[in-house]
Amino acid sequence: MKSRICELLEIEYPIFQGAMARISDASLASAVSEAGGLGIIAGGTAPVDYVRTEVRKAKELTKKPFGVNIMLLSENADEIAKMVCEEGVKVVTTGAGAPGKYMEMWKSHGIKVIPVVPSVAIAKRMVRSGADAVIAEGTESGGHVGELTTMVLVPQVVDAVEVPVIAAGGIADGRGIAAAFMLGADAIQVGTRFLSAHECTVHQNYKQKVLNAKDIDTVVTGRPTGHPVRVLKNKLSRQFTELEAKAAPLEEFETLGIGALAKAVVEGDINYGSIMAGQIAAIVKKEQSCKEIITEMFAEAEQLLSKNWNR
Ligand code: TUI
Repeated sequence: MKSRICELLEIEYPIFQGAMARISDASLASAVSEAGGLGIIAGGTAPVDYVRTEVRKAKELTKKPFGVNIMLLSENADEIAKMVCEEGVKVVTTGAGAPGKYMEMWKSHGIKVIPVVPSVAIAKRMVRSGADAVIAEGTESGGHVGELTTMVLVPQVVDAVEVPVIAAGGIADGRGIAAAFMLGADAIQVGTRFLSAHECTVHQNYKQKVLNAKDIDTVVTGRPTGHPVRVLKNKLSRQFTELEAKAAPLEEFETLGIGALAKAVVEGDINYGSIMAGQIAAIVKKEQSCKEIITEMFAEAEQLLSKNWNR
């Protein structure tokens, strides 16, 4: 299942590993790239030196291309934006904002720029400012989400732009890949399923919570802040929901959110930590290597797409 994205980025399989703040490090990204996909290191809100070290580690672990995601709400975004140029990173994806002000610098370093977009208008704007492709991310995703579902967002973005479109949100098996291709996508981005990868260094309690998840176990919290985040339900998400119900001041949301992701990812606190995961968590049932995940997903997709659909 080659597509123009494979040629553009010199990868074997048209799959990106979604950047997950505090989780997607050199270990996960290099394993995905080694397996033929595009591994992506998450900048998140981390200090630039931490991200630079992960980039250097990934360069040791794989000679294949990998990317860095820049979370544009981060105070360190400017520094990470420069660092990727210095380190010769080949691909940058962006999230939670518009990367226009970095575009010229990245282009002059030969970096392929692929922003995440939650709507057609933002997709068109990103392409006008020089994006090489866009990731159309549906609200099924984990973490910071938009409003539209993958099913409605992807075909509309495909119709609106000429550049390749990567579908994200709710994709964790070959059925999801096949569906995304039917919607016109050139590639897919997968986050949640990679949480269960052997090479994913997230705390085992976080992994187990994903493996135990049922269909209705995620919830979007923090809408009043303007940065809604999808997480697995727990004591912390219930506290957020209570704040929303009583229309608490925004400072109370901020206080509750501080350090919550690290609590889950590093300490394994599944009660009061923020366990970001997508709605598709429920179909993630086993721990596997990145290579097994990718080859299994594409074998399934290829079988589906070659099926005789006359019923
Ligand atoms: O960025 C994500 N997912 C994330 S970021 C993150 S860390 C975080 N922590 C606390 C609060 C907020 C974030 C966890 N998960 N996905 C990509 C994404 N980008 N989703 C939505 C957008 C987006 C939204 C608006 C992209 C562009 C955009 O444009 C706004 C504009 O100004 O044009």
